[in-house]
Amino acid sequence: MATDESNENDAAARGPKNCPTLTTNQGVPVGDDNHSLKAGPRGPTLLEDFIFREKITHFDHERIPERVVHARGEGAHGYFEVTKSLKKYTRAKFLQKVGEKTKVFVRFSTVAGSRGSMDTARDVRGFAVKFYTDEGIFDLVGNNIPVFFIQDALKFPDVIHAVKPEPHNEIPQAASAHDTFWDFVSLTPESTHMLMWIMSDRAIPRSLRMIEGFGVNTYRFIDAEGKATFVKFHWKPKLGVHSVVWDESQKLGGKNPDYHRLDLWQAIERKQYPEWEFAIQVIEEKDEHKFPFDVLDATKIWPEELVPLERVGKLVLNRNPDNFFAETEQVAFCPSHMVPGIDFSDDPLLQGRLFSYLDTQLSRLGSPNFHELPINRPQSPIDNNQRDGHMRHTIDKGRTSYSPNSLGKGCPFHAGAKGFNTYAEKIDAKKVRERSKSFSDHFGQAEMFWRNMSGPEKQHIIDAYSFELGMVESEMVRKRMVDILAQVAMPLAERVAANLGLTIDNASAAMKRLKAEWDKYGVTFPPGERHDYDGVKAPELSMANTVKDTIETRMVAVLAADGVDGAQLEAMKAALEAGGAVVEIVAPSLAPLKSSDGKSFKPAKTLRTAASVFYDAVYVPGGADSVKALKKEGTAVHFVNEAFAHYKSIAGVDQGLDFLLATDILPKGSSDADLFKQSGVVGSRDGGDVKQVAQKFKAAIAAHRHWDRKNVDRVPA
Ligand code: HDE
Repeated sequence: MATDESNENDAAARGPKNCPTLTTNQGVPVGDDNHSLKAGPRGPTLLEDFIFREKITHFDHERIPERVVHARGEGAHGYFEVTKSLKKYTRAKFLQKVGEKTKVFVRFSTVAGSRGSMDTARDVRGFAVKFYTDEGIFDLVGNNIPVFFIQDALKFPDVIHAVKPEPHNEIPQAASAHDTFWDFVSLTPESTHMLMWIMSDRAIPRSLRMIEGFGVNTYRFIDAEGKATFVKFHWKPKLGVHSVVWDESQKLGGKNPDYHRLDLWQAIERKQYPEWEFAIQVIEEKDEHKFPFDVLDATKIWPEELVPLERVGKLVLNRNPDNFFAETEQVAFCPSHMVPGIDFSDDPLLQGRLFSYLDTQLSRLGSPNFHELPINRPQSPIDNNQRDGHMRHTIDKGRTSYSPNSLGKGCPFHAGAKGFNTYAEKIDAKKVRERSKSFSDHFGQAEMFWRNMSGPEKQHIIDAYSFELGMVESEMVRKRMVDILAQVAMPLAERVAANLGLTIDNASAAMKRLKAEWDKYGVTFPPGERHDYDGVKAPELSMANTVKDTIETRMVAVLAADGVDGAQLEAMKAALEAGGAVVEIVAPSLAPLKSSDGKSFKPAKTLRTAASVFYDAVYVPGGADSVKALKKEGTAVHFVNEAFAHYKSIAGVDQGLDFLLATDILPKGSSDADLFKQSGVVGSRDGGDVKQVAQKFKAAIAAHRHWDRKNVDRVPA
């Protein structure tokens, strides 16, 4: 299997190389594409102009409906590789052999915003993987949060209608901070666990290369003997799970709405290929009822302490798409794209998804032949008796398009035991519109999530609820949400209530009020017996425990002007680049900088085009004239203030430290020692120390953000 840079869809590709002459879509060479056909140079345009009509008609029809959810997205090609054989669980051919590689296309997305919305909205991120296996397409259509808002797919249109812009005025774009969303979730207590995740830093990632992925729903592995095992799928990013801060995410939305898209694109162009480990959790069918959660309930995780994670593969993204529309927009994921050896569970969310995605592709891509689009085409052979339809590409030869046949020699034959054969699950039940009581513990895991957060993570969750509910106009809705938070953890409810100017008494009084409200408005599925996860430690939930040993792909700004100390700039740049960071000089203009030691440096951006929110860290080298010039630039001062307020690493050497002291990060009159007391601020007065400073700076950048930094709120940024 080819997993290299080549686009295997070249038959359908064209470009400057093989298209020297401009033609119409019928292949007719076009003599003049600059003027429409007119009756005289000043006369009316003629209907006869088929060149004009073809071009404009095609243009008029360029847009297809955007995805009803996950409209905003970006994709990349790559490969999946098995690192541990899964033979003991599954007969899926692509999971048998260590080292076996399978081509993939991955699309990341936000959920609520339109196609042109900002990347950094507070939202779930989609993480959809198309595997082009030798036994057909397998789509693992997951998210970066392991649970979901609802338990039954029938409620999906409701939750999406609630979160999308409100229907009367189409406001707000790509945001859940509005009344209809919180109205719905406050009447849908099963969403409580998911809300904790979405109010956490998981929902404002630093990079798509730094998110986890989860299949969310429970699937089945089927082995060669036909034995089934429940399985959950995970992606673990090599660079760890990291976020931005909320203020940063909002500013990025204006300064660079393509922040995540660009970050993914540039990392791949630099050949710093994004990578994830593939992991599974399995539960034997005999143990289905052994756990405090129902394995079919998509609002619950399987804590790793109870169901360990096995790391069994890796995913590498190594090629950007050639054409956004043809690939990223037209790619059609369906959880029902399934291969032999994997099967579905009865999770009612998954069962509904099996219908929805195929249906949506028909309306979005307009034809049941969407599988013939290059990006969707299986790379294994296809043969069946399906025929015709809009935009059919395949030219089926011969007389037979039915089975059984003898005129066509009986082709194509059934695959029998080698093919996909649904797992023969035993079902003996009444038809009902009901939900199992085993799905009714809505708060136990929400509390477990809260309890496993670090101090700063808890604060961010409080801040997020306070912001979102602060944007809600209806006091009734705000109160209902605070009463729900009281079911999760009183300290959380109390702090949010205080920020909203409300009070909260205790959890049982809150539950009484909730029950009255839910009775009045018709709650979806009220809470039942609560499981206490007190004994369960789930360190995997906290981002504080993630990878913090690399500066690979971190963006570092060097603030400099003419007269900068060239040696101090170069030494730091070399040390950071050796660790895989990307260093950019930000200067007052794009003119090459002249250093005090006679060297010349090319700025990447100016103080007008750059912003601290584009970077993970900032370095100010010495050089008296450079620092003097920077002190006069309000944007440079603001740059450092903001980086400090966003808990980023900051380094200064020599007069660079004077610049840091001239900003507002510390009270006037502070000293170098005061600077270094702040976590993540490093430096030296001795220009010869740059290498040692670089070592400390690298450790600080690898730690990502310095949440324990003091007095951040007093900084004007
Ligand atoms: Fe989706 N979802 N979804 N979803 N979903 C779509 O399909 C749907 C759910 C997810 O990059 C749609 O092609 C229902 C869970 C991703 O192209 C649509 C339910 C998870 C993507 C649809 C869910 C997801 C979609 C819209 C409730 C995580 C983007 C466009 C049962 C496991 C895929 C499209 C891409 C897209 C329906 C819930 C992930 C309408 C009915 C849970 C990553 O078919």
